[in-house]
Amino acid sequence: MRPRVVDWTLYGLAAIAALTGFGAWLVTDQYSRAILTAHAVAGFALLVPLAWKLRRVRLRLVRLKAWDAKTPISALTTIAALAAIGSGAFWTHAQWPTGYPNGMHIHIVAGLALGGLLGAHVLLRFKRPARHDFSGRRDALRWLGMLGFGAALLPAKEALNRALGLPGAQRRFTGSRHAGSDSGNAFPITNWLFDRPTPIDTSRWRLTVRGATARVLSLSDAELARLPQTSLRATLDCTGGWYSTQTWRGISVGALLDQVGVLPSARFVSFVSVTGYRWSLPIAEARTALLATHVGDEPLDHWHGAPLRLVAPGRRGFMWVKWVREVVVLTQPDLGQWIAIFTSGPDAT
Ligand code: HEM
Ligand SMILES: Nc1nc2c(c(=O)[nH]1)N[C@H]1C(S)=C(S)[C@@H](COP(=O)(O)O)O[C@H]1N2
Ligand SMILES: [Mo]
Repeated sequence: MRPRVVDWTLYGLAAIAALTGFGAWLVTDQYSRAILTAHAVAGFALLVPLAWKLRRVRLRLVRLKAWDAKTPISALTTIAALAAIGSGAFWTHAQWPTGYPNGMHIHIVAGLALGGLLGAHVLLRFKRPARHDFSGRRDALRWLGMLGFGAALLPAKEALNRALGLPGAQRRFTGSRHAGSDSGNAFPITNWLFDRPTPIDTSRWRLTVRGATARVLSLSDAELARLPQTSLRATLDCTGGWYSTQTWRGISVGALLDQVGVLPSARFVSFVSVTGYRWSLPIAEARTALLATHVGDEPLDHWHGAPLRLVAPGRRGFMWVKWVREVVVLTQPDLGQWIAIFTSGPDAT
């Protein structure tokens, strides 16, 4: 393949890997499984053009005298690509390090670093591909071979996991490892950035339901306890690499919405924490979610979001808002939630 085609193949595959890795967080489990398969294929296929490229530039890379001002960015990009592929491959077999940071955190940092470096690399060395760079069928076959290589590795990797009984054999398709299912409150705690509220005084706390609704509802802890309870089984799967399946008990969001009367313009439901952290779900899906007061047979403890936390089946853990104070029915998507999850916490309201 011509150098420019190799370069654009590298950019393309790395961009696909970064976008699918991140994109899989945003969709329901139903779709993220397929997206993560595409992620793995693109991630491993990347090894092929990376090898071609390194063969071409290896002399320039090893002879420091041949370096120009842009070479450090190129060298860093190569290292980040190898680190992203290596950490992804490693975490899907072995489980090291554990705790914080673990292999998944390292992988995400390497992947995001590669995304940033690639952007810089494209800006510095951009060369528009020309029609004569492509040789038609030959290149198409090489492309297929490359993707085939990426795809063929996946069943081989899973066979290795099973044959050697490696920790990777136990992972969920999200890469997450099991932690404390059906153990009441004894499962891991994950607080994002600055979210460390002081325990909530339930004699003063109220839940408000408002927005595109016929009425506004404000419920005390005691009033909430008198509403009909439902339970459901759902898996909390943190993007930080662990998951836990529990029976959650509390108030159905659908029942709550029926009480306030949702206006026809309603499209999303936002769940707002006392810390300002918030996330929203499409209204039909929100109806199937739960505002949990209990996990297993135990009342939720403070660090798991007492008195009320969202349980959003099939959604990644970061959307399961803890310490919910408000349920707001929206007529439009909430872009501000992307800022709220990075800035919530310090001044709990
Ligand atoms: C462009 C940079 C990236 C490359 C080259 C890359 C490559 C890989 C590779 C080779 C694997 C192993 C797949 C397997 O064996 O099943 C993997 C797994 C994974 N990656 Fe990435 N990745 C990148 C960025 C990201 C980012 C930015 C995220 C998240 C935001 C991410 C999330 C994941 C997850 C969740 C897995 C585990 C999937 C599983 O357990 O099968 N990756 N990645
Ligand atoms: N208000 C608030 N809700 C939150 C978080 C947070 O930091 N603040 N962390 C989220 C993340 S990333 C996860 S994985 C789950 C973790 O829930 P747990 O701590 O009960 O295990 O809560 C989510 N809800
Ligand atoms: Mo999380």
